[in-house]
Amino acid sequence: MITASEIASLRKRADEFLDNPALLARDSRNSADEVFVQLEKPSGSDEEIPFVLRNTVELDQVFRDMLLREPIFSLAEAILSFNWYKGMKFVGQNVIRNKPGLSIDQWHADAGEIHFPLPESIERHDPRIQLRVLWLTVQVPLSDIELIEHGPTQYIPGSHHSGRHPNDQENPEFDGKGPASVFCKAGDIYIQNSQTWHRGAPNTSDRVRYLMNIQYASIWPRRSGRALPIAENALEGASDRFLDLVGRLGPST
Ligand SMILES: O=C(O)CCC(=O)C(=O)O
Repeated sequence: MITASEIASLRKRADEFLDNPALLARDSRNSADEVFVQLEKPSGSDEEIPFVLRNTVELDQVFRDMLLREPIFSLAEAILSFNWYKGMKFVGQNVIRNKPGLSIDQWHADAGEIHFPLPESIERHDPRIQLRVLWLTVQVPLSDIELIEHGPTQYIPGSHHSGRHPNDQENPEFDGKGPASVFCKAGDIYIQNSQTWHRGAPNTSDRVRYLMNIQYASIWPRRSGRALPIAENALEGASDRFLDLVGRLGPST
């Protein structure tokens, strides 16, 4: 799906940025995320090492190009468009570099809040109802993730119908189903409903695992005409399609 040369460029640029100490200190006050390089301690170590590259669209054209890459763009747009409204908004892009011992291994639903929450007294959404997807992530593995030791993304199937956050960090379960792992090759893509419980399984191998994620939404999560602040110099020469996706800033209301 994604070509070997695209994968090589994305990984090379991600490595260069993650390993550039100057980026740790870069001012991110006008950016979406607080840091460009998120550090984390691998399990069993006290040394913080670069883990997630954030605000990627401000860093290089190779990342910006992926936002419009087909078939990713049209697939995401088809899922997020309403019958009376065609379109979607860009809401984030990161590259996760899981060195051994590093992973986002807590079960969670994305976007902080549950979009169709249920009170305790209602067990779940009726499975016959197709709940709208308001926010999704296109996962783009940049390395092969073939074994459980490589730390695949894991999902609890059907849990977007739960109307709540994960019920158990040790043994999460929904409708009698436990974790399902996505095994894949670099360049495959898989799409995640932000409401489905998921995590990155621990990387217990000696392989470095790379995962780029691109997030799109059907609505602006903020009231301004742009979901994320993006430095103006990253938008120079941008196409209309790109500006429609990331938002055009108008006079504030
Ligand atoms: O590392 C992973 O596979 C999961 C990443 C994750 O939690 C996310 O993209 O929301």
